[in-house]
Amino acid sequence: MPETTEYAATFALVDTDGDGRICARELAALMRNLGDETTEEQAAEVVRAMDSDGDQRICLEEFARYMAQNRS
Ligand SMILES: [Ca+2]
Ligand SMILES: [Ca+2]
Repeated sequence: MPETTEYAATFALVDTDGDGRICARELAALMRNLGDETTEEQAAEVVRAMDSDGDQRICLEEFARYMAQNRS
């Protein structure tokens, strides 16, 4: 069980509508804010990679798991 609280602040920044799920549109908006021209389609790919329960949304648990796995 990854430590979700350390990722909660980052998660909340990405989850701009505050529904507790990150969707492809929110992720694409974040990437554009970071100066990366990411299409919603590309963002959807990332969401699929992070999504483990198949609802096409990233919950905090999935987000934390992904971040923990990809931490160097
Ligand atoms: Ca959201
Ligand atoms: Ca999910």
